[in-house]
This record gives sequence, structure tokens and C-alpha cells, in this order.
Amino acid sequence: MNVVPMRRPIPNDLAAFWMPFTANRQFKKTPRLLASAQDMHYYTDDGRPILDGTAGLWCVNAGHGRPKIVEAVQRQVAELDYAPAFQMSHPKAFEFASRLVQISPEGLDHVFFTNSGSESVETALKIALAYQRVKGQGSRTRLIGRERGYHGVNFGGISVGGIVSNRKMFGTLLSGVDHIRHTHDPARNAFTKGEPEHGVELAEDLERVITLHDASTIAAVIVEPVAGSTGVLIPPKGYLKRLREICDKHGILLIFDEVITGFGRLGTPFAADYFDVIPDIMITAKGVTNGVVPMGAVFVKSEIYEAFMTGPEHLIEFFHGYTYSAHPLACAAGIGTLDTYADEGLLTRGAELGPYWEQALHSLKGTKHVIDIRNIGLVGAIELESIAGEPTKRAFSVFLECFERGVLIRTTGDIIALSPPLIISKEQIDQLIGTIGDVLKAAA
Ligand code: PXG
Repeated sequence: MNVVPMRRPIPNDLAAFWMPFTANRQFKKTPRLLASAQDMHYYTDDGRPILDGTAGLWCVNAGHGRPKIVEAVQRQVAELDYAPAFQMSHPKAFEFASRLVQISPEGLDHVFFTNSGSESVETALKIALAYQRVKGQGSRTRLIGRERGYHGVNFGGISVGGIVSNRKMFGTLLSGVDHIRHTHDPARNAFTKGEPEHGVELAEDLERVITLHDASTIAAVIVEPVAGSTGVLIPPKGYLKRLREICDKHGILLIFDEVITGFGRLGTPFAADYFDVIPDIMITAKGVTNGVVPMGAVFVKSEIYEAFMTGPEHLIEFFHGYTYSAHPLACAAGIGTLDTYADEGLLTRGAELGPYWEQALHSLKGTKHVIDIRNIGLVGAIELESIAGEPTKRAFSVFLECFERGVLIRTTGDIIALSPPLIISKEQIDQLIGTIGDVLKAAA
């Protein structure tokens, strides 16, 4: 008899799960498992508290286990688990969208729901291309991104993105994409507090790309107002305003990817508010539900939404959407999240705490290995000198040691990126920065 061999992994076997953006072999030798979380802390499977210096992955802006969010999701799953997303909907989808446009920057009055930042990026790029076409500008098919940009991991996002390791393995990507230069200039701006003085002229690089391709071929420009994943690159003073002016001059849509900067991270509800520059399309995810249920939300100007609302009324206006767009659990989590942000003033708390945060971070200037420190709102970056011939190794070992000492940080390359929940206390800021300082002093 031919017996099919059965593989029965024991429940704690780590082999089956191919972990995302993870050094799988290193992890599986020394796993770091988080078993529970409350407020500013995670607790490991062996019960150790870990101070969350990264809001999970930049998403848990209101902190962990917040009662209004937990209860909203619990109620929702019992009441309505799922409703079809196409040609049907449910009340909380409309309630949540209406609540979101109350806090969004002026004019961004319509919301398209997705399930992640990456999906929000693809959605925004498709809206931009389709909008140009419905406006009779169908020759505008090019998309312009920026070097070092991160826009998630799907094909559109990695095409307009500018992180080499996220692109090089995946073929030729989308055609008709170009990139402007990034704004990182440590030679002139190292150890700047807040927005760098130097580099507004880098916005003119967009004029170079427009001259090369002609404006009539370009649909949209996409940038992160503050680049996060690539190591916290803060735009030089006046840079985003200049990008807005150039886009307006040439009839090009400006897309802000606010997956990280949205929902209070900079001490304002959105980066568009912080920099006083309103994009045509704004991409969000993460903090939209406090990370509790996956969701993304793409905000568009009324003008864009209205441009699609033509033709016979029984026809679908935009051929795009996801089975889980506006999922009931995500909408419930989102409403609970907005309530929590409002009750506690979290969307602007970063502005109050910003000066303390800035001073604490910059106190590490002069510490061993530190070659730059950057901050804005409740975001911080500490850039380390790489070990010769072994980039990323020093920062990764600092991450491991901080975890041993009860503090969660995030590293990208040899940059430590910090983005704590917006409920962090001054004492917890001291603990976070103090631990990093101690680890750096002892680091090889
Ligand atoms: N755009 C931006 C600006 C992001 O930061 C995405 C899109 C994609 O979102 P999803 O939900 O598809 O992952 C992101 C995600 C880090 C880090 O440590 C950053 C992200 C995700 C994980 C880690 O820098 N950003």
C-alpha cells in the first residue's frame, strides 16, 4: 500500500513559517517571541516586559491593548463578521470614512479603503493613472518616485520605490517610471534638530526629470513626506512646498505616502498639516486602526473623486477594490482608534513631547559609533558608523542587545529608527534613550 507520509510539525516548530523581512536562520536559532502587550509594553513568552520604542512597526500609535479599540472589535466580530465589499456595504464603513475626512487635511474628502500600506500605494497609483485618463490626459502615464523611497512591496510600490535591495531581485518592474534624487545630505545636515537647513534645491531635480520626459507624459509624483524605512530622512526646509509648486505648474498629481507619518507621528494629524502642503492623494495605513486590524485608506481630493462620477449611473466607475476593503472589523477598530486618539489628544501629543524627545535623542551626540542624529515629531534616527566591510552588523547587534535589556528598537542598515507609541512618558523616553546609550558604549 502506498502510504502518503504525513508531516506533523510539533506546535512550536519554527520551520514552516517563512518570516517576512527577517534573517530567518538567525531568528530561528534565538527566537524573539512577543506573547502579549499592554500600553507601552510588550511581554515576551517568558514574561519579560519590553518597552516598545517602535509602536510595533510604526503602527500602534495609541499604545497596546487600548480598551475602546479592543471592545469595538470584540463587539463587531459578534455582530457582523463580514459584508460583501462590492455593490454592498455596511454602516460602519460609511461612519468610519466620514470620521476620517473630519480629521484629514483640507480638501481630501473621499476615502478608498485597502488592507495595507502596500495596497494603498497600488491603489493611489492606479487612481492617478485613471484620473489623468478620465480627464482626457491619457498620455500622462509616467510615475515619478524618489531614490531611497519606500512604498511597500508590491510591483507598483517597488517600481516607484528607491531601495535597491527591495528592487534588484524582481526583474524589470513597471515601465515608465523615473526617480528624483533623495534628500539625504549628512555632509551639510548631520545632527540637525528637526528640518534640515540645506537641500531645498533638490526639489529642482523634479524639473530635470520633467524636462527629460515632458510634463505631458507624467501622471504623478509620489514621495514620503518624511522617508521612514530608509532611515528617517527629513525633508529640507521648503522642499515639499517646492515639489507642490512644480507639480502644480505642470499639471502633475502629487501623492504623499503617509503610511508612517499619518495619525499623529509628527505631532500633527498628518505630515501634510505639519508641512502645510496638501497633496492630491494621501496614502495611509498602520495608525488608521492602531495596527489592530490590517487596513489602509487612500484619501483623494473631491475633484478627483468627482471626475470619476460621470457616465450612466448603473456602471461601476472605478474597476478596483479588494474583498476586504472596509472590512467590518477594521472599520470597528478604526472608529475605536479615532475615539482613543481624540479622547487623549494623541494626534497632537507629539508636538508637546517633541522638544523633550529631541533633547533626549541629541544627548547621544558624541556617543561611540554615532555619526548622525535626526528627529521630527516623535520620530528619531541614530545613524551608526558601519563596521568596515560588514554593513548592518553593528546596528543589528545593538538591536539584539537592547532587546535583552528590555527595549524594542528598529534598525535599517546601520540606522536605529525610533517611533514610540504617542502615549510614551518622559521617564520612558529616558529609559529608551538611556538603554541605547549604554548599549552603544559597550558595542564593538
Ligand atoms: N509606504 C510606506 C511609507 C511605508 O513605510 C508601506 C508603504 C507599506 O505598508 P505595508 O502595510 O504594506 O507594510 C510602508 C511600510 C520599518 C518598516 O521598520 C516600515 C514599514 C513596514 C515595516 C517596517 O521601517 N513601512
